[in-house]
Amino acid sequence: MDSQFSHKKSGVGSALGVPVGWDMSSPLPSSSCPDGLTLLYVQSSNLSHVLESEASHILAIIDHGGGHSVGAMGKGLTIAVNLPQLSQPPIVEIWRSAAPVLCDQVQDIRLAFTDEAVFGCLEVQESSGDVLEDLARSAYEKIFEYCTQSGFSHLLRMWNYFPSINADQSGLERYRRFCVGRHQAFSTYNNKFASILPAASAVGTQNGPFQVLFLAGKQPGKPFENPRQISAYEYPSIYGPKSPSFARATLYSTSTRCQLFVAGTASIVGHATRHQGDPAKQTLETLSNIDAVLNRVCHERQEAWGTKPPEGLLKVFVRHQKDFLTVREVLEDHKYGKSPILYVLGEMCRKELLLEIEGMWSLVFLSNE
Ligand code: 3EB
Repeated sequence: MDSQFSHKKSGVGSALGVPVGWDMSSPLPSSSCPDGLTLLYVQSSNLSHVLESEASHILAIIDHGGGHSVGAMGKGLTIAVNLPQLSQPPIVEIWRSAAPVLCDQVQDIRLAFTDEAVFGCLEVQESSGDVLEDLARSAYEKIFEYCTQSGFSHLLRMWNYFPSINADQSGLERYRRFCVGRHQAFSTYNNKFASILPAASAVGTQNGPFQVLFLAGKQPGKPFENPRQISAYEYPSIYGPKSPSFARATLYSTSTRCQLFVAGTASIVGHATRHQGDPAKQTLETLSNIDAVLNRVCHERQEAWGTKPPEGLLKVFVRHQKDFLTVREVLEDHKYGKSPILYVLGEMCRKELLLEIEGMWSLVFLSNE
């Protein structure tokens, strides 16, 4: 899988020798190439090679489940997410930029940025007296404040990870409490926030901190919804007092390519969960939802895909280890199964959901070829 890495080298290379770790007040190098982001899955055993040649271009290294000891590298952000990897070999997720990367920390937010985009991570260790909606609201308020002040005003993609997502806390499920706090923060930030919502994922970990990861840009992305599903921000209140604040996908266009961030997607049609207890059918339904989003994007742009199928990467969150092989078998038979896929163990925000799939696609439209 790491062969993709050399394939996508931009030519900016590390010759610029821009050190990581500059502070925000330093001038940014002017020779950066506005060629967007590359998401890579790299075998842990090849990580040191990648770091040697690409260190100054790495925004974030995300280690699912730990055990790959990526802790001591000091390049870009290193983020440990407590979602054990189900597939082999061990993989780390790398967000790479064509432009050189600088790092900073603003309050509790760790940051890695170029002159176009920032990757951020806010982690809060919960203590027993904490109320999750307050924690979520305050985390989102801090992120909005940073984005506004830094000029990276447009959220493009968010990930929310926290333990015991389906557990009851004083009469309300923790996921629903999270949604309340996030909703409060978004509505204070912008009273018409539906139009600026980023694609997101929310997944329950085994333990560890409450984490919000985000990607934001100086230029806006465009949110997309799924014609097969009611917008999550319009879910009825049977799913919680405040609806989940995210878009089904965000399309982010730079001068040379389009990137589509598809939110965590599950076996939901309309607003109802489909195929309870059946991981194979849930996988197929989820893939139909992803297909519908990709087709909607294509249709709205009134363009066809290029001659090649779009290049994508998928991450699959599976609730029960015992369903992993079933899910993988269905996925590998599907057209989207040809992409690099990372499988991790995690809990979905509805108890009946057995899996969730997110993805990023680099889109080349015919008119750009
Ligand atoms: C769904 O479609 C499944 O609360 O941020 C997927 C992606 C889901 C993101 C979130 C929830 C979230 O409603 C759950």
